[in-house]
Order: sequence, then C-alpha cells, then structure tokens
Amino acid sequence: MAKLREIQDITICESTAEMLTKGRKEGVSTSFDRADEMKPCPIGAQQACCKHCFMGPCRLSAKAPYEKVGVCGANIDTFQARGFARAIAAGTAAHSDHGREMAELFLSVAKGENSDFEIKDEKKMMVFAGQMGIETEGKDNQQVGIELGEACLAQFGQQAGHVKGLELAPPKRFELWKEKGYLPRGVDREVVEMMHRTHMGVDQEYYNIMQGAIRCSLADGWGGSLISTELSDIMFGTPKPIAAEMDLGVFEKDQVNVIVHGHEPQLLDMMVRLADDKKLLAKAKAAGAAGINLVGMCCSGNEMLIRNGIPHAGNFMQCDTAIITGAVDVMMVDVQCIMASLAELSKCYHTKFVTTNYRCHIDGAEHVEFHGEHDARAAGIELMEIGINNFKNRGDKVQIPSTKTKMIGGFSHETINYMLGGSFRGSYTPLNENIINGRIRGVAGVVGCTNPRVKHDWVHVELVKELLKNDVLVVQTGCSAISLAKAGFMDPAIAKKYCGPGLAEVCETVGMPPVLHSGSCVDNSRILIALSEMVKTGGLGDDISDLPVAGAAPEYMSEKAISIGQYFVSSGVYTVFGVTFPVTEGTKFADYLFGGMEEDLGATWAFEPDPYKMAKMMIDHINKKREALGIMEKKERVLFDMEARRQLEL
Ligand code: NFS
Repeated sequence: MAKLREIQDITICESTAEMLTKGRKEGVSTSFDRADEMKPCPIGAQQACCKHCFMGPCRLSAKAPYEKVGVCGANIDTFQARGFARAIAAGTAAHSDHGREMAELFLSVAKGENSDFEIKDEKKMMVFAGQMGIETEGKDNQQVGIELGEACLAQFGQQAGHVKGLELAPPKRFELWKEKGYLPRGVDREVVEMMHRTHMGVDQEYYNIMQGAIRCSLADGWGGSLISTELSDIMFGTPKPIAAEMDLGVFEKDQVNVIVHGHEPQLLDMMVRLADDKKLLAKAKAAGAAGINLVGMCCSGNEMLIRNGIPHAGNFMQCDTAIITGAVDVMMVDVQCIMASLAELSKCYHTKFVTTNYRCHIDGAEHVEFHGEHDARAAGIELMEIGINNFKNRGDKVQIPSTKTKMIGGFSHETINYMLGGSFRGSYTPLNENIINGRIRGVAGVVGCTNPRVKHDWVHVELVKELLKNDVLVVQTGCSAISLAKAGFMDPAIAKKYCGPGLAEVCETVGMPPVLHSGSCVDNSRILIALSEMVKTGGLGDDISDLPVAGAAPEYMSEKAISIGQYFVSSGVYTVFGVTFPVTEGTKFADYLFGGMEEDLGATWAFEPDPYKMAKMMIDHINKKREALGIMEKKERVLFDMEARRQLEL
C-alpha cells in the first residue's frame, strides 16, 4: 500500500481538511487518497505512448525519444501532437456540446414553445444578434430571438466560411488567423477533422497536426464557449456584482440540503425557483426540515452564483468532502467533471446521488432525466422531492464545517466596462489608462481546475498573491475562482493588504475586489471579449498579443483546460500551466509549444508547477509587453484642475 499524504500536505482549505480527516476515520476512499495509491504512468504523462491503433499500443522512451519509432513508424513528435490535438478536440467538443444545448434551449424559449425558461436580458439579445450578423431593424424581439437561436445553432454544423464570433477579435488578430488558415469553418467540422487527422495513418507531421488543433481551439473559445456564455446571460441574466457565500459551511443542519453539480445552468436555474416553491416547502416542513437549502458546486454553481448569489459549496476537489459532511440529502449532477466515485461514496452516507442528463449516466447512481426543452419543471420537482424524502434518513454522521467565506462575484465583461468607466461612460478607457500610467501593471487570467496531485488550492492562492503584490489585476473563472473566493480574495477590503500600492488605489477608488470572479469555464470567452475591448479602446497596441496580460491554469486536470489554454495562446496570450504537461522535454513538439508558436501566434505555452516561479514568468512577460509599448516607466496620470483646463482652452 502506498503511503498516504498527511492531511496538512493535501490542502490549504480548512473545511476540506476537516472532512478528509472525518472521511479517513470513517474508512472511505477519496480521490486524494487514490492519487497517492496510483502514481501516474510516467510514459503516458510525457505523451510518449500511442494507442490510436491496434498494432500497438506503442511506447517510446522519454529518455531517448528519437531512438525508436512506433510499429507504423510514427515518431515521438507525432505521438505527442496527436495526443495533444485530441485533448483539444475533446475539450472543444465538451464546451461546444454544452453551447449547443444552450442554443437549443434558447431557440425553444424564443419560439414560445418553452414556458419553463425565459429571456431575461433582451438588451443583450439585441447586441448579440447584431454581432451574429442578424438584421434587427423593423423586427420584433421574438423574430430576432428565433433568428439568433437559429444562427447560433448553425454555427455548429456550418461547413464553410468562418465562426462568426471571431469577428469580435481585434482586426489585426482576425487577419492573422485568416492569413494562416486558422479560421474555423464550423465548430463540429473542426472537431471531426481533428479526430480524422489524428487517426492512424493520416496526419503525421507534428506541425501540421497543430495547425489543425489551433483552428479547432478557436472554434471552442470564440465559437461554442462564446455562444454558451452569451445565450446563458440572455436566458438567466447577465452577471452584475453580487454577494454570496462560499465553502462547505454553506450547508444547513436543519434544512434539506440540495447540491447541483455540473455545468449546464438550466438545471440549477430551475432548482433556484423550486427552492422557493410553496408546495415543495410545505413538503420539506412536513418531512421535519426548516426549509430547502440550495447549493451549487463547480461550474453550474459558478454560473448561478454570479447571477443569483446562491451559496456555493466548493470546487472540483471538494465534491468528495461535500458528501462526507453527511448533510447532503441529494446531489444532482448533469455533465462534466463528475467523478464516478461519488456514486459509491454517497452510499457510505445517506446522500442520494442522481444523474440527470442523457449524456451522463454513472454506475450505481439513480437517474432522473431532465431536459431543458420539455417538462423541465416536472423533472425538477421529482428531483427536489428525492432530497426532501431523504431528509429523514440523515444518520449520525453529520458534521458541517463552520467555514464559509463572504465574497463578491459577477464580473461580466459588461460589468468591468461599466464599473471602471463609471455610470456616464461605460468604457475600458479607465482600465487602459491605469495600465498605461502604471497603477495596474497588467491583467492575468487565472483559471482552471483543482487536481489531487498538488496541494489543493495552494498553487492558485500563492500565484494570485504574488500577482497582486505586483499590481497585476486578476480575472478568474472555474474552480480557480472558487479557491480564491474561499481564501477571502473576493472581498474589496483585502486590496489594501495584498495588492501593490497602484492596484490597491484603483480597487479602493472603484470599490472592487482585486480578484474578479467572471463565472464558469465557458465564461473564459468573457476574458477574450474583455481583451479585445482593451485593444479596441486604444493605447495598448493593436493586437491581443501586444497587451501586458498573461494566463495561467495552475492546478488544471481536464482536457477542457488544454483546449482553453490553446485558444488563449491562439488568441495571442502567453499561457502557463502547472501540475504536469503532456510532453517529452527536448523534443521538436515541445519546442514548438514553448517557443516556435510565437512566430505563428505571437504567444506561446509555458509550464511551471511552482507558483512563485510561475508568477515571475507571468510578470516578466507583462513587463516585456510594457517595454515594447513604451509604458515601462511608471507615469502619473495628469489630473487637470480648472486653472489648467482654462489654460488649455486659450
Ligand atoms: Ni473547468 Fe468547470 Fe472545475 Fe476544471 Fe471542471 S468544474 S469547466 S474543467 S474541474 S475548472
């Protein structure tokens, strides 16, 4: 038996540590422990193996990578490029299949065929329709909505032309994509082509494979993910700053605790309404509970937290520990990042674990199918009743941690625009000015998962601390945002304590936290739009690759993260990943990702598991961009008083 890590070496999150201690006493297995028991395969970790055909699987030596080739003759670079490109295709597929679901749901609402959901932000619908090339003049809202839904759906199956969202990028970036053949034709087409090209005996030159993968990644960020975010805002509300509570302490001892975990916001949106339903509340009371406590987890939790302020239990590596509290009456899940082990773990407690989506069944789980487009309310009631009926079965294993942190989230790109621009002139000008005058050194997107192979939350938090100290404004999504929220960094009051003087001054003036929660992982598309707006506002170059910005996923674990990383690099953002990186060092493929891509895209990947070194790499990159822009010197903004103004007018 492998030796398990001490709890204090596993996580910096107090509630997680408390529940892991409880779980070990109760003899249950968690993903942290399984990570200790099962070391990663060293050959696979370096992408030095290939199982795309059945003459193999073949494996090469990471120590002497060019010494041998596979049975078919494929070399180490082909092995790696095929594996990496397939991860991008899988990530693109996951985000985009979710985006398609949003488009289908939106269309059913726009057509008036679905009374379970509504259009909450008509203003945004009109803006997005215009961006999707729909003529809105002289048409009523319903007509625009139907055309928008159809146009979005068509983006997935489109066979020629380009994905429309890419036109929101700065013109110079769009031209670069066009010139190099990187414009994705349609979302599905790029994923299918990637699967074809990485099949045995097709594309076997790493560089060419990656040209297709770059195009595929852009179909994710500016296609499937962007459509998902925009339509979700239109249906469920565009986020505005909102207060919420975060961490395992959000469970209530005397209420029915209902967790929604997954990625598609329609299930949680329905539950938000049902948690206030009089009949269900009466049933909960009859079952002996004081009420229904609805809690989000992972990304669907993020989506509703930034829109409705509903409490959030924690990130991916807290799903086990949520169940170990013994206080969860039902955990309902839809798609993505659902560990299979949760079904078995639930049986060690009283928790009902229920899958709800036709695309995600799990051995040992109950299944109640939920479709946004039809009978959503009825399915929602059935799911809620599972939790209510299970309340009486709470055993004596209940232990709810006391930790929950107050936070402010909800920073859509519209909010950032409005907040920094003030009520009279929504604009990115003040952000750009503060970057130019040096109060803000640059902007970092810190995103991605948590991973049991590293100390949970620690890499995220230490990285962000370093960035803030150096006046780097941090924008977040996904599980990383949850790590920082729990650690208290989404409270405007912390700016003084953790930020450099320039960033602290800006945050205090505006009243915003220095770490901005922008939503789920598909909401990384908000960051793409914000970066494009910064370029268009002026003064910081004419391409995203000119901006003093950097991206990071310090504790990532999923293929979706690889796709996100690639679409940021493809858009011109230097991006650093932690934990591990699926390449064999010193190969041509690795050199291309970490260096050669600069020539094609004006940005590269980087890998560094240490948060302090990672921060230094990001800050060095930001400084390099500031130097190129000629804004390295900290310049004070000149504030004109009336006398100075009068002189100017003479
Ligand atoms: Ni992103 Fe969200 Fe979390 Fe990672 Fe999974 S929940 S979509 S993939 S683990 S950040």
